[in-house]
Amino acid sequence: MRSPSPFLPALLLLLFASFPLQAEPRRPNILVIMADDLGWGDISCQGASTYETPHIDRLAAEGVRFTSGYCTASTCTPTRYSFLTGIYAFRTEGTGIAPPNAPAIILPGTPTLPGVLKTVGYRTAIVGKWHLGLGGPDGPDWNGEIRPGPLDIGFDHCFLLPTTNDRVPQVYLEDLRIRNLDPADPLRIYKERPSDDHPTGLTHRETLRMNWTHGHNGTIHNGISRIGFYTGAEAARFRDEDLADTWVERAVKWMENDAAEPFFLVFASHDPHVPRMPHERFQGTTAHGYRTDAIMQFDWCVGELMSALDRLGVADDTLVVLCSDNGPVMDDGYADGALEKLGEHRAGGPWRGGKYSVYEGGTRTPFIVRWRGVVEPGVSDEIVSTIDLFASFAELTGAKLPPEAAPDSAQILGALLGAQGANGRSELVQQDNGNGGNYGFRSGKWKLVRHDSRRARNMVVERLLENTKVPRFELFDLENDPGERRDVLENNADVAARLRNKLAAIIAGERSR
Ligand code: NG6
Ligand code: CA
Repeated sequence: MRSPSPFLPALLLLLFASFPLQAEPRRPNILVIMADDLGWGDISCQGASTYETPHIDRLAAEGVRFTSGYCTASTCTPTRYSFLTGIYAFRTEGTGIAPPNAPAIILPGTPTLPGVLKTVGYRTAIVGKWHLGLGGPDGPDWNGEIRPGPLDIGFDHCFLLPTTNDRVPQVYLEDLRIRNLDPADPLRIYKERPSDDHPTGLTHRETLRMNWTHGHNGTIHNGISRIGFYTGAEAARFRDEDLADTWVERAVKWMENDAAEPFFLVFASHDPHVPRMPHERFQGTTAHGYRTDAIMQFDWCVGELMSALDRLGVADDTLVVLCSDNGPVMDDGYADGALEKLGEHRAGGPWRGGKYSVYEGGTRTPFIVRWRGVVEPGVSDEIVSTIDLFASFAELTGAKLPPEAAPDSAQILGALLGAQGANGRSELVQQDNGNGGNYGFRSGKWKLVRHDSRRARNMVVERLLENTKVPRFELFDLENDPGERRDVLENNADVAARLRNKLAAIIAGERSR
């Protein structure tokens, strides 16, 4: 019998050192909860002090809360596009806020996060808000099969609001069709008022339950006028108040199926986006009106999803990410009192700007990762973004990325799991809406702002959204001036030049990874 090699212990050590645990693929369930227009300061573990978000706070206490967690854009469609494709939205035309009849923006054949996870055995679903367009170049065939859609780009199942709830129509897309659509009462969407007797927010303003302030004066449904016009589909229409309940029920039901396979579920809440019309049981539960009442509703959703994971016995086998699609806004088109009742609440936390802005408040948003037993609870200042979930989850699960996949998604799994010493991004591009807009570029403590429009959508919390004149470039030192108040470009011309060139190169290039 040969005696074991004296080198064996050293060899083993070497083996373990070169194959850290992460290299072993792990395939937990993955649940991404994305809020809509939720600000950094809207949760009570991050500064909100006039109300509590107990379920979100518990998630944070059991996981890592990122103070520099970002989405990629300060509007919905581009952030969601980047989250699912790992591509900065400014690279692709047509990725700005999608209108009601927009065609599918992510085309079949594009590598997507759900598609890649499917290759390693995940079942995949999205429940909630879509807002990434549907159907071929002419838009969706609302009364037939709606393709291409989520099921053509990597999801096995969907139960969705097609666009946003302030846009028509108020119906659910369930897999390939509009749910409960009666063929005798077809759904028709129009760009113009369809007839002279069609009631709108302009002609029947006095009948509205919630007045509009700008836009949003098209077809009236459930006492609220919307962007765009539609007729028909009476049996398919939902009540705004029931969206959250329905989605929770659907999401839980789907998670319960087929416990043998790991799942990837996106729960895309509509809270607290306009029109803010939370369920009756949440109305009046906060001091700031329906905007924060809708945040109570969102927090309740988080609690329900967490209880479901406990009940199914998979809470420790599920990696949960909580994030938002853009920063906060007060008056986004309806007179719901968000501004008047704001009081001391600061939805964007200490950051400047909000929705539509490339200042920090536009994209620096709540970001929490919980995976009990794996992720050590704590707070991290590493820079992480929703666009990075793609490459990082591929790494986690051992899924192979096609070479052209996710060109702007950084593999920062270690940072996302809160590992000691693991770095997040060193640089991050921020954008406002679609391609051809304005940019923010964070590099360490520096923040370059590039306003190609020379105007900033500034959400001065005390006032309305307003367009103010700004220089094309500004430079801020986030360490000394987190609120982006003092432009230090003149005194740091070399830093500014380096960042300008780097940003220009990323925009002109094809990938940043
Ligand atoms: C804007 C809407 C705003 C909101 C936003 C999209 C007007 C005047 N404003 O065009 O109310 O719907 O689009 O929000 O119509 S997002 O979160 O989906 O990007
Ligand atoms: Ca949004």
